[in-house]
Amino acid sequence: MLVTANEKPIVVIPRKYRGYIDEELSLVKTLYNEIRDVIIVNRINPKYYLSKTRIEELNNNSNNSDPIIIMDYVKPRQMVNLLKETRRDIIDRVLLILEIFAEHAGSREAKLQIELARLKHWYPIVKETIRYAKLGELHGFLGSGEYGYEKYYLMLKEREARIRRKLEKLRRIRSIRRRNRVERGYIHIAIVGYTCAGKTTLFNKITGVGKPVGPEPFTTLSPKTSSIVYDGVKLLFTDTVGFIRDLPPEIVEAFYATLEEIVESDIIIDIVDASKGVNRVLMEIEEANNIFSKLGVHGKPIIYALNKVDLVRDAEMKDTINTISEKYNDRVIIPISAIGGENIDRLLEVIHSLILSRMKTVDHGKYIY
Ligand SMILES: Nc1nc2c(ncn2[C@@H]2O[C@H](COP(=O)(O)OP(=O)(O)OP(=O)(O)O)[C@@H](O)[C@H]2O)c(=O)[nH]1
Ligand SMILES: [Mg+2]
Repeated sequence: MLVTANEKPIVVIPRKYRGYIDEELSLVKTLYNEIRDVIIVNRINPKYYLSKTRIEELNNNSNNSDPIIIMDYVKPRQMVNLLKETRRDIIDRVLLILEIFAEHAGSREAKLQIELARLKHWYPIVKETIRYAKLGELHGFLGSGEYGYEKYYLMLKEREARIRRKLEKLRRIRSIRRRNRVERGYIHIAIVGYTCAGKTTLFNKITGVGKPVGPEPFTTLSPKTSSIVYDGVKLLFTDTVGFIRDLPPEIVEAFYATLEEIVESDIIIDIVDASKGVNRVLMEIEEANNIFSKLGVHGKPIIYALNKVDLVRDAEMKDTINTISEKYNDRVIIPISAIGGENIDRLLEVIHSLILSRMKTVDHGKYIY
């Protein structure tokens, strides 16, 4: 484990995220109880990420064993240079998110996926270290010399191949299960959206399951499926892993298998936390759409469930609905409260009528969708 909860990290936030400081810090607070300091950087140094002056300041500070968390992508070259200059743990945004994932991962598949993503994130850094070792620039630091690193790199590659084989096996089992469900006449509905939007709360409300929910990001890391029968139609709901702003591509790739549930679904419920305000709602809808296209999801009915209406004034809710429907006039928009249960019936009715309108034949009690 890279992270120890009682360390107090210094958090570096690039200027581009200055409008989202609370959100970036909430990711850090998922793993650390306290933060030593927050630094906003305006200009990124190409060699060290941080400026030389900043590095000196950090090195002169008495708490110079605190890890540095950089909420940005840090290039391998910058990472190695910064490690050399500060001799502290440097954690970038991808690594931090992977650590959060690792803390929450319940299933074997999620654990393997995280390990794979960590390996892939680590390769370029090891390669860069090998390059330095060849140049003879790593005397006494980062240890074992060129040969040692190359051996280490090969070992990582072998590990990767083993993980991929295991994942492939688990994926095949999942795809067989999915096929069985289709054969049994289930209509598959994926509940997707940003982390903390209330996906699991909605899933629990509809299916009567008691999956853990919580205010911290990434409570859910393994998709879960459960079924109900609504007005004679067998509906299968899947709760999925949440999105975050600027989801690093490594993570999209690592979690592709769980997001596959979205690709295979018949209907998507995109749940958005409406209490965050209209601009934020629009941004989250757009980002989710980007992820859908990356996954190759096209032409499926999408329902926008604007959650947490209990926290939003009526007039504000109306504004939000109007703004979204102007932009996405072919989508169904339903304000709901996943906790209180408001409009959940309406949501199910809409799903039911969407299914009926798209159904082609009813064959011996089987719905052909
Ligand atoms: N006020 C209010 N809070 C809600 C509602 N629905 C969910 N929440 C709260 O929002 C937080 C996140 O809920 P979850 O259901 O865990 O959200 P999620 O989308 O599954 O989150 P991840 O699994 O972390 O991606 C929890 O603290 C819930 O109690 C709602 O309708 N109203
Ligand atoms: Mg959840």
